[in-house]
Amino acid sequence: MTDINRDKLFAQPLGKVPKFVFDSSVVDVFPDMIQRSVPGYQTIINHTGELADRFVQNNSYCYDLGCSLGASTLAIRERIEGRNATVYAVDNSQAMLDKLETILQGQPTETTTKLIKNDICDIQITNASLVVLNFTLQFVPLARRSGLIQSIYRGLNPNGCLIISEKLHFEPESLNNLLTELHHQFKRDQGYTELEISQKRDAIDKVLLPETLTSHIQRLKDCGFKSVSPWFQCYNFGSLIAIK
Ligand code: GEK
Repeated sequence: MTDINRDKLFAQPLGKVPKFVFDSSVVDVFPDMIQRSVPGYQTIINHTGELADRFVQNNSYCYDLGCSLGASTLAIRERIEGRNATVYAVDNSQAMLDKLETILQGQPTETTTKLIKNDICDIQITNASLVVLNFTLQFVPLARRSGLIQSIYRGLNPNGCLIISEKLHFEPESLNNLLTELHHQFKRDQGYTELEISQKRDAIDKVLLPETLTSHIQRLKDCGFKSVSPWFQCYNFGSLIAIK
């Protein structure tokens, strides 16, 4: 990795820290940022490929919602050759999609991949056998989350799978504090300073809204999913599957 791809966005004192946005400065350092900030990230991406292998049906669609630079899209594509499936990679950051387009050009496959710039709450999901929300639902306003999950449920084929990976909130507060502190220790171990950790926390305050595992499971069940289970957790980050 070159030095310009190392995440130093919060390394200098910023005074009043601006709210976090997915602009071109984030795109440049994104792979480094997410790897060093989310414990278990690579495991979740790898297993997204494994789940794709199990769930993607012939002639169906896969949706990578909040695709960023396409880590999940690439993991899915590796495992579904020959199924005549199409992957829709959706993000509302043009900077992310521009970079993703270049990445995909360098890794051609026979699986059609379409990039869509839109709010994931405003797209139509149809004929889906796999929908992935890897660390994206946490950025969707709380009031829109049920509508999004309902539209995913409606758009999934029978036996289709939704993967949701999120930062999680815990109760009681003492447990939340413990898991947050363990996460911060992970970030220190990855080379982030106290200043970087605290400025990033300020930047994502009220932008990234974590919910409890119980709330996620309840919402999925309320929207019609009968088979719902967490399959991975490391500290305050986890992933669930919901099968229609
Ligand atoms: C990965 N899944 O590498 N509509 C569309 N895109 C959105 C919305 C929205 N309402 N809100 C946020 N995004 C990826 C990582 S990053 C997670 C996902 C993180 C997009 C946003 O532009 C960004 O690209 C992505 O969701 C979240 O597994 O940075 O913690």
